[in-house]
Amino acid sequence: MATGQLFSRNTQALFYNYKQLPIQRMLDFDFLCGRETPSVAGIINPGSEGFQKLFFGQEEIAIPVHAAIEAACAAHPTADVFINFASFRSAAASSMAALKQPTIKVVAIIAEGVPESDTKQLIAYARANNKVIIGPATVGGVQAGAFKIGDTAGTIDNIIQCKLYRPGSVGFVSKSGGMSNEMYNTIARVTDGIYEGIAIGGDVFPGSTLSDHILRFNNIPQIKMVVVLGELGGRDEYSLVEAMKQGKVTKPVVAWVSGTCARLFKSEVQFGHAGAKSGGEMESAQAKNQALKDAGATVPTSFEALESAIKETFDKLVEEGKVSPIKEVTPPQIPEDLSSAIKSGKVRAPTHIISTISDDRGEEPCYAGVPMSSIIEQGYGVGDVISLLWFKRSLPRYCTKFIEICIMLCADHGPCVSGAHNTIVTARAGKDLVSSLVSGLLTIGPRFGGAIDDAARYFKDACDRNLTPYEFVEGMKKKGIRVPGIGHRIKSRDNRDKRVELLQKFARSNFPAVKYMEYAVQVETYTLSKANNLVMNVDGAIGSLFLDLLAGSGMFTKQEIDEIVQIGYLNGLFVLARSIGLIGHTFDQKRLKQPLYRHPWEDVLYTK
Ligand code: Q5B
Repeated sequence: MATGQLFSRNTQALFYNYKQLPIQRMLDFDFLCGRETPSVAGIINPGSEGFQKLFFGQEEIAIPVHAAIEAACAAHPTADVFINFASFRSAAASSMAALKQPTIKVVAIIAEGVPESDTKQLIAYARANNKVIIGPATVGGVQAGAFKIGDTAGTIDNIIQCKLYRPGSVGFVSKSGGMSNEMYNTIARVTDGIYEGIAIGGDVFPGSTLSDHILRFNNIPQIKMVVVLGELGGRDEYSLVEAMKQGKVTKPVVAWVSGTCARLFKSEVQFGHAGAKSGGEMESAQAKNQALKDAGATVPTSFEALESAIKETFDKLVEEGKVSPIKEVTPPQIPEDLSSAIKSGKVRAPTHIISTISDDRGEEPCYAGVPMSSIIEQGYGVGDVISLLWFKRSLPRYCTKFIEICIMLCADHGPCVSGAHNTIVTARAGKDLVSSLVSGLLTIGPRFGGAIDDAARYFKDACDRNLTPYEFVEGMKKKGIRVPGIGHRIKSRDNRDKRVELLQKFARSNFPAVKYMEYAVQVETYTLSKANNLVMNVDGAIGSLFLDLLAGSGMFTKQEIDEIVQIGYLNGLFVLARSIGLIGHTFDQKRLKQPLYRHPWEDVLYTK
């Protein structure tokens, strides 16, 4: 492996599996470093394509999303780093596919728990093809001021504190990703900062080793000293010892192998990482620390003393004039996300929508403040749900029962009515459920099913003003308005609408008063004296009876009743109910595999 730089300020990566946060952190790092191009060229999200919007500083950018690795590599031939956020189940296969792409030079595998046999195959392929694997089980790595993998170095605040937005002189390599964050801080405190930091991952078989990276650091002129944080278990540190003994590492090395406490345990202890267990004396932290010391590394007596050991080594380099002072820069400020600024109370922003009927933010959705579990446990019905969502209150049982009866009685009225006819024609034209449904719903209006609100308005006005049926009907006639709720195409004096009778019967036995209904009946008596088909229809029955419900339930103020009538809630009952039938007609036509409908010529009067 031992060549030099893996990354630069122009390095671009392909990010496998869409993970918003680590990608945004990479882009924020880019902005902090003053990069001109985002370090993420493309995202691979198996099976989906398009763009993902993310921030590059204050600007929103659209990063292309590709369905497959090959397509992403072809679209971004200069992106040579593959950051693999696949799960441990699929990380090996996707990493191998990436390694096989000629454009990919470095593959970082984040997943923990990749089968060791799979990792070995990846390592063999990478070695044979001169490619670099970082991980598995790693957070990644960073070249300060240039390029960062995923979540490396944590939050923006930490990155700024560790001065990772500009290069320093220290090359750092560790097994642990978590400890690398800690060490970036330590190194920033006592030196001019990190040049490059890599966490190789805590697996037994890392894709690249501590010594692989240190030998590489040795070839990077900007790196003046190396800090290594090993851990007990495995023999990786010995290859560094060998390299140092052979004079292959010419830069000062400060090293510490953690896990010296393992000896305090009576039996073998497995620490956090798969590879972090001492298999024998050679693999103990003490033995490896001693070997590194013997090979010429500066090894402190404890982890606590590591910071001063790094400081002493760095200060010596400064004294010897081997480190030139770094030009300090002030990083630009990353704009805070609105959501986090609101959360922390720093800013306030006006909302764009106001809603009072339901809330889905808590543990369970609520309808008008009533939690879903109460709705189910207390045996609420559809009428209660309508009461909550439309009227924002729980109505007495007879009211909710009346609402349910309206829904049941208006659910359908055969295939010949306007709505059903339209739905049937639409379904037979091969359209989908929603199209067929809305084409039927769109016929609901002043003549068909949508006369309930107007019936309520006119009956209420006439009744409240004590108009006689004669005055009311003739007054409407003068204005050229048909009385809403009166008249039917097929129903008549001798063929009454059963639905009207049922609604009236229920109201007479359950409502405290039926003043408006009685008024509508008197109006019907008068209109029937004019023509046989001027019966009270289902719209008129619901409209007048709902006025009685609103007035008699004691649940609404006069103002609220006026508002309900004025806004026009009641056609909603017919719309809701008839949707049931229209959906049924759609399924019926599709089930019967009915062909395209064409109206017969004979049924059209062609005239000039
Ligand atoms: N005349 C419903 O009319 C219909 C009059 C009237 C005074 C009236 C008509 C009307 C008001 C709206 C209304 C809901 C269009 C109906 C429904 C759901 C449904 C449907 C289903 C289901 C029927 C003949 C003569 C004319 C008119 C006069 C008619 N209505 N005068 N007030 N209300 N009603 N809609 O039969 O002198 O000859 O000029 O608009 O409440 O939609 O089952 O089909 O569940 O699906 O076409 O039940 O009544 O009568 O228009 O030929 O009029 O009667 O002025 O007098 P027709 P037209 P003139 S329930």
